[in-house]
Amino acid sequence: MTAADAHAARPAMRLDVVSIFPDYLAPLELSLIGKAREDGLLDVRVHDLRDFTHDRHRTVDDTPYGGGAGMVMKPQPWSEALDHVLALDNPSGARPHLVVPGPGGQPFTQALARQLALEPWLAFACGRYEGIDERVYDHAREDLGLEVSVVSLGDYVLNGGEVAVLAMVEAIGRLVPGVIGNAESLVEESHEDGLLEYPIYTKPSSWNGREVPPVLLSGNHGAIAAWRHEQRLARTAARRPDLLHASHAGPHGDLEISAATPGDVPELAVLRRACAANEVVETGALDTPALRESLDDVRAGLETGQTWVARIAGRLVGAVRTTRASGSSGTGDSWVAERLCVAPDLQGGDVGPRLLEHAESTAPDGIRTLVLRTVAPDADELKRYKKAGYRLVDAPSDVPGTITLARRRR
Ligand code: JD8
Repeated sequence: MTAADAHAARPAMRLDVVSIFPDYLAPLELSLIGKAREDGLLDVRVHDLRDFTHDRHRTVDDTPYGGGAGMVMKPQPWSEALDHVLALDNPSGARPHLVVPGPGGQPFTQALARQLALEPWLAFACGRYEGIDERVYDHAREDLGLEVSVVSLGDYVLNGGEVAVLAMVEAIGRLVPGVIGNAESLVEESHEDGLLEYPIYTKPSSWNGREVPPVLLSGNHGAIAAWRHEQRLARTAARRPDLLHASHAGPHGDLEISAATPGDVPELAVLRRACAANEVVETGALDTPALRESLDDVRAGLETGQTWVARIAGRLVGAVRTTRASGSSGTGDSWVAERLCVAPDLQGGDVGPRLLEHAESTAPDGIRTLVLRTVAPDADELKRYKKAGYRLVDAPSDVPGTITLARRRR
């Protein structure tokens, strides 16, 4: 039984598209979307707007009121086209969600694709020329009772909505259960969990003098998962640092945690030095590494593991570093959070817990043990760590002046 058979029972998702260039949508007869239509998972219907004109020239546009360049699409053909779509095979009088591509619309994202993929019926209105008479949007909302969303494919200008609809129908259609054979592959895709994809390779293992990374030939799935996770983090930090901004709606609503970049080094060094000074006052441990750490040391530290910084209104207020440590026999690897530091004026608040929570959340699949290596916490901090499930590891800590706590990953 194919994935499609397993889902054939559920009613097909209906997608209507209205355009003056219906042939533009022909690619939706191909590949996965085409197969999903044959399998009855998607019911895609394309309509020619000119079929809803009544003059010899099948006119759909006219000059803009108020003057200006270009032409505007007339409301009447759109009204009749929408009436037709709503009347077609719709005994229950259901109402589609009308999606109108436009350069000024809300950004089309994977999150929006996921949302729209849950809907039973979408209708897409492909504009051309300068766009569609504004009264069509009001008519659809107020007279036809449709939810209307203006959605943009991206910050560049196209000549019409067709290309956008091609992309949207593919991005939405492939999320419909049964359309993609192994839904598993959906999980680790770019933009699915906010990280870009890891590099991929296939045979031969040696090509043009270039080797496939040995870890991928090792059969060690834990190590492969770790390598892939780190590749995803590194690529995202390099190509799309904006995606690494995970905002936390806490009391510090504007607390932003992001992957540290070389630009953060000066502030990070100052923060660590400030926190170390505090520790020395409390513990007298003058041999705290952070006291002797140079800017180059801090910069170099960004190359290994993953350092996260927390900012409030642009001010760097905290940081933490994560690395993977190979576990002793049977415990499997552990995910180590260390160098957790919070600006002295914010210690005891939620910056620390948020950073630790974020560090834990970046642990790759397969990690069972979360480790926290920190300088001797005060009683309150220790209580909070214990409340979070951490227990003191009575083994000597790898870094002098620090203690190690650990907990099982839930
Ligand atoms: C729909 C008409 C052309 C747009 C005058 C060029 C989406 N990301 C996107 N860029 N452009 C569009 C888009 C463009 C469209 C229409 C979508 C209908 N045009 C117009 C305004 C300026 N011409 C889009 N999604």
